[in-house]
Amino acid sequence: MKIKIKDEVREALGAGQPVVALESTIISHGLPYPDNIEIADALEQAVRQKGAIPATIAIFDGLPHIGLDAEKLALLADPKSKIEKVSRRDIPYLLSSQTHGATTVAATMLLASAAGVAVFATGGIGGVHRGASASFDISADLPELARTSVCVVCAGPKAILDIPLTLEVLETSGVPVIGYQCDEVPAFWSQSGSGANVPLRLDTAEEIASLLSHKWQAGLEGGVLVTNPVPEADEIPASEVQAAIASALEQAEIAGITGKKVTPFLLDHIRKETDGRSLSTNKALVLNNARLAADIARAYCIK
Ligand code: PSU
Ligand code: MN
Repeated sequence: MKIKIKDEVREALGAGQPVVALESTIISHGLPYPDNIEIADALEQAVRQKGAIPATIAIFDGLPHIGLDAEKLALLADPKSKIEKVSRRDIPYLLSSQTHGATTVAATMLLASAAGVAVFATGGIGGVHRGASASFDISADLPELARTSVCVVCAGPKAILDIPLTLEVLETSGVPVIGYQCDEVPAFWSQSGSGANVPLRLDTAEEIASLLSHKWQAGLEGGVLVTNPVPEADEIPASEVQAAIASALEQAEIAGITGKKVTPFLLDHIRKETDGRSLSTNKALVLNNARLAADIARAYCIK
């Protein structure tokens, strides 16, 4: 695939220096304006402060870009821009129609891998939706983790999902799931309450980087999921966010929301239900993930 890699990202990769991929669906579809542009800039700064080069990934005029300038970040964040939410299945049409797209975890992983970027930070991955036995709604992020060799740092699957079932699918797919300094899989806005134990706890970026290099050197292709709990000061305890999640799921059902609109609808509804508290938490957790991803990328480069 033809991709455009920003100069500083290309130079860092060529010199074996740490690079952290960042996704763009969170900018265009996950957070409202102007919080989205503030966080897009803050994420890049956080990665730089930790000694790594940020590479936000998106598609412009049908060309996948690895690393964006301020103008392109602003275009993604502008509610007036026409930016598609792009997962793996949407990429061919973006290429053929030469339009703009914001990449989900799945699409960002595959483009990061094409560019040679091994570590990627997001907020929360997509997964198995509640009621998936009837709706079949399982995010394309899960099969991507099964096949694409990138380490994804998140604050857990989004708590709108069925987290235990998401863990089952990841186990079936052979994806190592690591709890960073935690025993329970974090539940996105909450440190606990997911009801799932982490399959593997690791407490340092160095141990995670060592697992990555051993996995891929052994020819075991596919992703690794690092779950990093939101800082305690920023969390919404599970008991407090639960009602907003239930109300959002109900509203989505009533409005007949399906397909790729589901997750943005739920996040937006929960933001309103919590008077913006979920938005502050979302911002804090994604920044926290960018910092850990930079630590892992640095440790991985030394391996
Ligand atoms: N993390 C966030 N906010 C988001 C997302 C992640 O804090 O909006 C996005 C990611 O791009 C992820 C997507 O891949 O939500 C999941 O969408 P779906 O459930 O349609 O696969
Ligand atoms: Mn879905």
